[in-house]
Amino acid sequence: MTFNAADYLLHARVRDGIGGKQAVVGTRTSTYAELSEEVSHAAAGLRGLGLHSDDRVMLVMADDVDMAVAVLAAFHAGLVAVPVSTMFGGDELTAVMADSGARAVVTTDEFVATAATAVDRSPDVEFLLVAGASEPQVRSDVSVRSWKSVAECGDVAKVHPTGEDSWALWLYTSGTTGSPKAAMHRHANVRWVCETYGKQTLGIRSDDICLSIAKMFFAYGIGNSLFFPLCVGATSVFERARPTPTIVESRLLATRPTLFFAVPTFYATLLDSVVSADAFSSVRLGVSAGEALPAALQEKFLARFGSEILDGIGSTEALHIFLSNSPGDIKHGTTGKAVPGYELQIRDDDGKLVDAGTPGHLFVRGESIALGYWHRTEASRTVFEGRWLSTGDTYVRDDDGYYKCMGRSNDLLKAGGIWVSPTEVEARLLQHPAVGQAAVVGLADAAGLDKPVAVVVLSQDHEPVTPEQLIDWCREGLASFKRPREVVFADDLPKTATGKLQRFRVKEQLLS
Ligand code: 3SK
Repeated sequence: MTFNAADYLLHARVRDGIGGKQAVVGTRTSTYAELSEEVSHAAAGLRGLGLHSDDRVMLVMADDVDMAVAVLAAFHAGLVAVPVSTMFGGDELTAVMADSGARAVVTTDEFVATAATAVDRSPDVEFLLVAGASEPQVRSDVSVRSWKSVAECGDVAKVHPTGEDSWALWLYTSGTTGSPKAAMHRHANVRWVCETYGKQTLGIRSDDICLSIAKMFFAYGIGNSLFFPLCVGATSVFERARPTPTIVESRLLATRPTLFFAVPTFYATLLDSVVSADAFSSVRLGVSAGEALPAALQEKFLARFGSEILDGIGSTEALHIFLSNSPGDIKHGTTGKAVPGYELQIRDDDGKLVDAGTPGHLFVRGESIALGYWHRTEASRTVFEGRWLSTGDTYVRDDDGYYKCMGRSNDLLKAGGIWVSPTEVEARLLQHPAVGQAAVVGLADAAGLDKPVAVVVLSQDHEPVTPEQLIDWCREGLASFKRPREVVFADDLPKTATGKLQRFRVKEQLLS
């Protein structure tokens, strides 16, 4: 059976007779009919470059109408959209670009320099398409063109006859095993998250206006900003800039969203800010995911801004949220219950199901689960167990059936809802001449949210160094969100008899 996610999300709205309705609001706006036409042209433009089915198109783009068009045009043309983090530095972007084998890269002015560096070092890339005015210099065998010339090509492409199982979207995640790897999603997975979490849990409607703090290169963001609003004919508001309370306040007041999506750290930042309660008066529901939302944050937010926050948890591998509270059934401090369409299990170390009240490893199954990781057989075999996905989280189910997060089953941590691999931060610290040993763990800050904290053993005969200098060192060499928020000096680190670092003991020592 043919099925194409661009048709399901977008062109079907025109057939539904709501082509004149506002679909997207960014630095420009488009109705459903305008967006549908633009996507059909952009798909023809991408195919006109000589790209073939299943070729990857990497997007290093700011959240705006051009990015929505690029994602939908890739779906429409039977190509694979690969939106990637705009927080990546040159080395990180090169690693994912080369790994993906993308033949085309689309970027916006803000990220053109980093994208050009990575394109230079990624041999499969043949086209660099710039949505903006920049004219980057890259190796001579790469064709640099304006995105406008592709998106506004005179031709119109028919929706490519993809099937439910055709690749649509690859999303890079550090996930449960460290280095970024692409979770590969089918066209049908996009429909599944819309029909389950989007329509049934969130209850999204055509009169909703959505604003998401999480950017579209995240699974969480692309669902919030693109899939859910479009599948019901609602309106999505995009924000190009990195969100701050001031930027978000003015966006809220100017566009009056009804659904607001963020991560716990951002809710904490809002509570710390001077944003007026009025800013949230249009919001019927806040949504939180990425990491567990502490009950105190949820209660303070409700008291100050008058909005209930629906806490849920999803994963890049599942494409969106599979466990969540739902409107009218919210238990603060828990992540709620299975989203309709998903099954959950909590298993002990031997794989046996545990009873309510006993913590264990959380597994999920549902039709939106990725088919595996590109080029990562070993990691795929570890994480995808037949129809079940191992989430890597430890959860406990209470007597009323609500699930509560107990933390990560391994050492990876999340800061601001984004995976941070301690080994990557440790590796950066160890590049500093004064650092002899380093251990990074997640510790809860005053708001109860995990942040990376480093314990460092200084090398002998080193130049003096301060914690602040080491934090700056990490900020320079890594995406900024991965930097430790605190560096503590120690004489030694706890290790096993065979010399393996014991991060759990590092954490215990920090807490004692
Ligand atoms: O981390 C999460 O909770 C999440 C939610 C939705 C989609 C993707 C992710 C990683």
